[in-house]
Amino acid sequence: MEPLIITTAITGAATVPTLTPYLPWKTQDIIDSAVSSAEAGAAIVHIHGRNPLDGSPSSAPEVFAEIMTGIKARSDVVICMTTGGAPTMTVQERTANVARFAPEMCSFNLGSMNFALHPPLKRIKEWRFEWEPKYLEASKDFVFKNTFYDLEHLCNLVREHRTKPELEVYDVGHLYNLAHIVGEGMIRSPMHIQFVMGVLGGIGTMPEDLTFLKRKADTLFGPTSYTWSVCATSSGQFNLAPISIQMGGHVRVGLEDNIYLRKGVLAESNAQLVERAGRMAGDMGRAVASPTEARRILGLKGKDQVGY
Ligand code: KMH
Ligand code: ZN
Repeated sequence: MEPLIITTAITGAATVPTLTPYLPWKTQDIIDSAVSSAEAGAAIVHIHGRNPLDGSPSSAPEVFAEIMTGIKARSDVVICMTTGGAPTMTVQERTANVARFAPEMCSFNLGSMNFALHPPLKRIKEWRFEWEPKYLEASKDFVFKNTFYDLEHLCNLVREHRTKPELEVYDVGHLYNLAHIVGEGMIRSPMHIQFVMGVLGGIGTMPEDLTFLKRKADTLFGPTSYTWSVCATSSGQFNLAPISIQMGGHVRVGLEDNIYLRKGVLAESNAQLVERAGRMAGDMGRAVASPTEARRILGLKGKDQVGY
C-alpha cells in the first residue's frame, strides 16, 4: 500500500468563528496553521481565503496571494486551492484564482446540491460577528451550483494550468457526473477523488455509505485508475478515517470539516487533527506520505511550476 496522504483543510467556509475559538481566519493564522499542519504530517493543505477583518469567506486575490506565497516560503507542503469558495460567491469568483495562481491542486465540486449550514443556529444565541447567523440562515435556501457548464469551465482551467483536481464527491450522483465528463475526455487519468461525507445535502457518514461510494467508483472507473481520500463532517471524520486507511485510501482532516478532536472535545489546532490521523495510520501499520511522496503518488506538476 502507498503511504497515507494526509490533507488538512485549514479553515474552509462552513465553520464560522463563533463555533470554535481555534479556527484560523486571519491571514497570518491561516499560514501558520498550514505550516504547523505540514510539520505534524500533512502532505497537502486545502486552502480557503477569509476576510482578515471579520473572518467572513473571501475570494480576494490579494488574500490568496498572501496565503499561497506565505506557505510556499516556509514549507514544501502541496497547496490545494478551493474552487468551492462559499455560498456567497459566484462560480466565476470561486474559480478565478486557478488562472491567477496555477496551483498544483484545486478542489473540483462535481454537482449542484443543497449545502446547508444552519443547524448551529438552534443552539448558539450569541455570535462573535454579525454576518455569521445571517450567513448560516441564508444557507437554508442555498443551491451549491456546479452545473455541467461549470464543470466544463473548470475542466478547461485545470487542463490549461496543469492543476490536479481534488474531485469532490458528496453523493453517488456525483460519480456519475464524473463518469460523464471522463467519457467526454474532459478529465485526465489518474484521477484523485475526495469523498466528502456528512454535508447536509449529501450522503451520510455511515461505513456502508463509504464502501458503497468506493464500490461504485471501482465499477465506473476501475480500481486502479484513481486514488481516493475521505473527509467527513464532525464525528464522521475519525469514524471513517480508519476505514479509508485500511482500504488503501487517503484522509483529509481539518477545522473546515470537523472541529472536534474527539467527542465533545474541540481540536485546538489543525495540527492536532493531523497528529491524530497520523497516529491512526501508525497503529494500523501504514506510513505517512511526505509532500514529495504525495507529489509522486498524485503525479503533480511540482512546486516550481506554480504561478505564485
Ligand atoms: N467544506 C467541504 C465540505 C471546496 O472547497 O471546494 C467542501 C469543500 C468545498 O471542500
Ligand atoms: Zn474547501
